[in-house]
Amino acid sequence: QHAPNTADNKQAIVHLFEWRWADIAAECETFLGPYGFGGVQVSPPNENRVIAIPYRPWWERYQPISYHLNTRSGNDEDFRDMVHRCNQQGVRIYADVVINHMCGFGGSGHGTGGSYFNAENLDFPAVPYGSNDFNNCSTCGTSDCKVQSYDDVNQIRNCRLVSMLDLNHSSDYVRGKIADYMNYLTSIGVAGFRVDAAKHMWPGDLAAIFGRLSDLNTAYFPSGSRPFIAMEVIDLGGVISSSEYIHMGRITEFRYGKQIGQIFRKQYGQTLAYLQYIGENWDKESDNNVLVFVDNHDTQRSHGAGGESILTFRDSKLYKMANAFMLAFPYGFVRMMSSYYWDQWWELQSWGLKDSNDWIGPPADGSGNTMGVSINNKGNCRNGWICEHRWRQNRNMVMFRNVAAGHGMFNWWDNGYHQIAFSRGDRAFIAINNEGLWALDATLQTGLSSGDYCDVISGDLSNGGCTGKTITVGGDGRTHIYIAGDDEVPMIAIHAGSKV
Ligand code: QV4
Ligand code: CA
Repeated sequence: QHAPNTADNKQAIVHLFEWRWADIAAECETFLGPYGFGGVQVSPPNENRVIAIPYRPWWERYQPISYHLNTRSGNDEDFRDMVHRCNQQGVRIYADVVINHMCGFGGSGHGTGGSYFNAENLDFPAVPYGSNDFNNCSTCGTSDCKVQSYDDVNQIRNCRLVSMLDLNHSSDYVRGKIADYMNYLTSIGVAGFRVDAAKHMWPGDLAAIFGRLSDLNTAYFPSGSRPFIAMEVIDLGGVISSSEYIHMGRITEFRYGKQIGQIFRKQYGQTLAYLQYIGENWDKESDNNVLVFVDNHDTQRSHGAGGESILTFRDSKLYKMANAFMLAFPYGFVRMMSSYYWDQWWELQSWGLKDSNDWIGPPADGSGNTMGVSINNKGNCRNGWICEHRWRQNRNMVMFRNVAAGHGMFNWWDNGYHQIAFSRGDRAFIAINNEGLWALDATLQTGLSSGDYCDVISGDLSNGGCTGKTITVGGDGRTHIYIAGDDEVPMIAIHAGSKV
């Protein structure tokens, strides 16, 4: 379904990419709950192939070996504990489910949970799957069984995605195994799924699988609640369209992050003024059908879509502005990215520059065990974890979005170029200045009732005072906004919950 099953109608989630379950549980209790986050997308919880060359890349988790919950993030017990503790805080867990394929072709060994597999014979006894459960070269139609052309719908769906053994979802048995796995997750208390590589599965097969899903666990959700579904469909105008999937749930709107990146980077003559029309009024799927994000774990390392336009933590100023816009504007269900650091290594390939370190896995010890997230007394993450979601500007805009929920966009203002402002009914107001040189200096309608408001970009409301700028709104709802061009983070955001 399209509704995310958040508690208290919360409006945004965060992808804690490669985090350990124990760390996520603690984060729900100490941070995500108190700051109004609706949920967490977690890395695939099922057992995966252990890749040694390159050493323990992040992408090994997209090569399933079984549906046992045993990975570098933790085991079954850790996962259950996390789901329970997060739900207790009103923070939902969404599992990334890799159901299009098993691991890459070739070789044999043991997965992260110790299960044996043979990827030469297509044997995964811990499920069990055998060679009959996979598409073969004749159903696919290419010489090496791999997807060769993204112009051929049959290849995209019946061939192996970069060699990964492609499951035959027309099989009742395969559908049953996948549904059992997903139902196991919801029985624990998971609220929904990010469905990996949905574009590579036939919509009819997915519908059959989703039709077998149980209602959510009534210990946490009203009876009859259905799992939230966000399908990874990268639709940049190819032969497969997101419209084939939206009756089943939301799709990941990749055009959004690409366009947001282009606009804030001022590429191709684009300006912030255009943002007024972003969403269904432009070329995208409608509000209720999309999951939106500035970057994700693929696009931040040039896998997937969007190329060099994508904004990430490496461009922190623009990234904060883009996230703030996304969280302020009423379009889509919002997902924030939370990353770990790696050193890039750009090398020239025949098609252009490539980061040859894009495979590097999460911070780990010498044996490849993922390191815990440590947090200093200022609330910032250390030892390689970036924690964009903890940056004040990002974190406070989550509350802005919650406070503004249900209110449309009003009082749009722009200078024709890179300065914009708008309100969300009488609940919230934001102004952004991406001119660089020129100040934003204008008297604007905020839609808010009169009073003093704490700007949640430059500070926090604390003990009735504001640690940042205070904005005074007059009886007519107007206020004078001044944002210098060279401000550290050139934005102002105030809302009904930030009244001093
Ligand atoms: C390589 C060669 C093959 C060769 C094979 C075997 O490329 O030609 O046959 O070795 O020797 C990894 C490697 C890749 C390797 C493959 C199989 O990077 O080089 O093939 O494993 O061994 C992630 C990574 C992939 C990674 C994969 C599995 O991005 O690089 O492949 O995990 O570990 C399209 C899709 C979209 C997809 C996106 C990235 O339409 O669905 O590409 N996005 C999702 C996930 C993504 C994940 C997958 C799908 C696959 O978000 O993270 O891919 O589950 O747009
Ligand atoms: Ca497939």
